[in-house]
Amino acid sequence: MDTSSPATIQSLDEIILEFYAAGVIKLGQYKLKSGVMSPIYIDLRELIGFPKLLNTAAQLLHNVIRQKSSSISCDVLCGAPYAAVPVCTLVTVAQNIPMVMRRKEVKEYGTKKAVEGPVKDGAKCVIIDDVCTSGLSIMETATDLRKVGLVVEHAVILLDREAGGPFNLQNEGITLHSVMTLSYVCQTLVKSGKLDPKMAKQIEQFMASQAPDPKPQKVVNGNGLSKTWKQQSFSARAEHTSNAVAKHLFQLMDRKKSNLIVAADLTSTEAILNLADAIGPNICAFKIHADIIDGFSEDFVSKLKELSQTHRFLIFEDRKFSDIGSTVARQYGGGVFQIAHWADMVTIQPTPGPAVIEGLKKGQRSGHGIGGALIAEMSSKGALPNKENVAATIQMAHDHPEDIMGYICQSDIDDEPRFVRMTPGVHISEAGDTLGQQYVLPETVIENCADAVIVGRGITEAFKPSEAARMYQTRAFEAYLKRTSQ
Ligand code: 5BU
Repeated sequence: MDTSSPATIQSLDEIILEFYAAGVIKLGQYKLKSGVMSPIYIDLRELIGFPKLLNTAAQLLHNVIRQKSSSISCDVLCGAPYAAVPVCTLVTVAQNIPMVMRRKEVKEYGTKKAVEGPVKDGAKCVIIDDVCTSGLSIMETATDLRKVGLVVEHAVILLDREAGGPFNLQNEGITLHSVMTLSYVCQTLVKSGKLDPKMAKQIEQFMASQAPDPKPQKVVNGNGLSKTWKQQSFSARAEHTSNAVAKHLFQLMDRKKSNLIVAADLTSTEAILNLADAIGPNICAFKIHADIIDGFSEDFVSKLKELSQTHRFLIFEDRKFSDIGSTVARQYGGGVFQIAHWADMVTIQPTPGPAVIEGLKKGQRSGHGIGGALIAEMSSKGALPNKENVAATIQMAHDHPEDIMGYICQSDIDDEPRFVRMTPGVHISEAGDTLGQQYVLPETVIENCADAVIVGRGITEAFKPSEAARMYQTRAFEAYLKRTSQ
């Protein structure tokens, strides 16, 4: 958000109040695109009734592009349909940069183009939009623009609703720049007496339930001693990590009250998507093995990504990368599965040494790093860790904090709070299977070593998977709350 000078803050406050007076910012109960009810609604379509305000909005957007001209290169603009088209037209004129238009409905006749205007292959296109919630609408526009050969790396918006949009878009290679945030709008309305502080609290709670909101916490006990990683809350640990994926996952687990990762080891795309939709609200991440899925396709990936944004979970590919750098760069960034394009997190075997991480970085396609989960200890009977290997794995993680988001482990291997510990081999029946899998109860692994439990057949083979997911979610999260209260 651009609040760099007092003059800017002053004028931004005044503009917010003008938007409010014009009914562009509304308070009440409104249904968002996601279906969620929101106590505040920003409808920039109203701006076309107020030419002066429309022009002000265009200037604010124009200022962001101008001030960030060293990082935002722009050959052409596109206003996301349809609310942002009028304001984008004004920015086009102010910047003297051409504009393209995306059609939401492609015509059945004529040119049948989804994108109209001066489309040049490889030209850099900046998306202009009014509001961003999860980033889904901007992504839809970017997908169409990319299909016709435009390069989309930046989006400039008026208001960030702080519901994970910047992270989700970064994941797609798009950096989001916003003029203002929803919290800033609320603060301004409270300061000016337009918004009752009680209502502001309600909005704040609503936002907290929707989005990651890192609130720094002191990490000391009552006696002043430092808390161990196990005693610290996920939100406090989010503050200790510079890894974008770990930070997001810690915040997500905290907000969603879920430290459950499901292992969706199903082979039909339809069954996987149905499962993701049914248990999406109960999980923080959805783990798959792309290579066991029949009919794996781009369409499947885009549906899974859509579900991940609707239900707010990360997509985790359990690829267990384990080769020399140049091979994993190709396995990750290309090939049949194009993993780097859609996976937020991937598992990595440490055996090749740091070269495996360098290779993954080379194959990287998203803006937030590889989200690597280093496998320190496996759950299967007779797995071969030894003390030196585990120590070397921890060293690799410590040497690559930007790329390694956490560990797959079965015991308490490290004191460092910044990494997310994830443990597979979890089931409410500890019987194990006939092929070497060993199971432990969710409470036991959370108490011993895990932040998140990875549960596969305990959910997928349950009579009612959604009820089983709820049960694992509750048991694992309560165990985490108990651990942090000690
Ligand atoms: P289960 O159905 O809960 O046993 O599934 C466990 C999942 O976790 C499955 O996808 C395994 O491939 C994955 N897994 C594991 O079980 N143990 C390990 O050490 C690692 C991954 Br690494």
